[in-house]
Amino acid sequence: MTTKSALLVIDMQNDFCPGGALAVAGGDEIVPGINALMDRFDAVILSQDWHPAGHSSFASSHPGAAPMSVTEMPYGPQVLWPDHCIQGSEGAAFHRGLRTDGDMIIRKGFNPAIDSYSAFFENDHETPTGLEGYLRSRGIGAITLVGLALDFCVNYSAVDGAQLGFDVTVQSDLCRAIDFDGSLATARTAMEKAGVRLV
Ligand code: VGL
Ligand code: ZN
Repeated sequence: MTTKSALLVIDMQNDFCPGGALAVAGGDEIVPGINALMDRFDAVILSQDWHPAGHSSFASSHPGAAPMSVTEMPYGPQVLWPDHCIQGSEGAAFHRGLRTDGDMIIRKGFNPAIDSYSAFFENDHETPTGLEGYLRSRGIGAITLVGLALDFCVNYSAVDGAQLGFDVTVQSDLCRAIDFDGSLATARTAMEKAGVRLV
């Protein structure tokens, strides 16, 4: 059986685009390129950051904590973000220019106590989102990732995918980074070490 390939479009939501609560510079520029790429894959999967109000990754849930500070959670260090991608809000909706006619939408970050950067596992690195099973049962062995943010959700998804044995490519011209406190350089190193192909 030949291996199928999927395009994984990470978190192309209003809150990560200019004007949003956690805007990534140039986040909206990559929409047309992502749309055009979709037709070249056997499957297209979109991920959606999907937090309940008062989520534990929000600085507003930690009295006195500033947005972008780091706290210690039971599962390790956690950046405290501005409130973003609240379930059902306009900020959580996909960018209006994005094609959403893909095969499947995977939501993550809905567990109030655990953030989920990766589309495969929550930040405890053990609670699965179900994406691995979806890909395997559809016979998909290779994934290409695009979207936001390169140094957080794209990075964690790519590294987890590679560790699970998928053939992983990140198309970096169709990603944009937050680049907070050296996070982009750290992410590139992590992806290279995990065997992710960065093109
Ligand atoms: C993301 C921070 C918080 C991302 C999601 O999509 O990269 N970053 N939640
Ligand atoms: Zn989030």
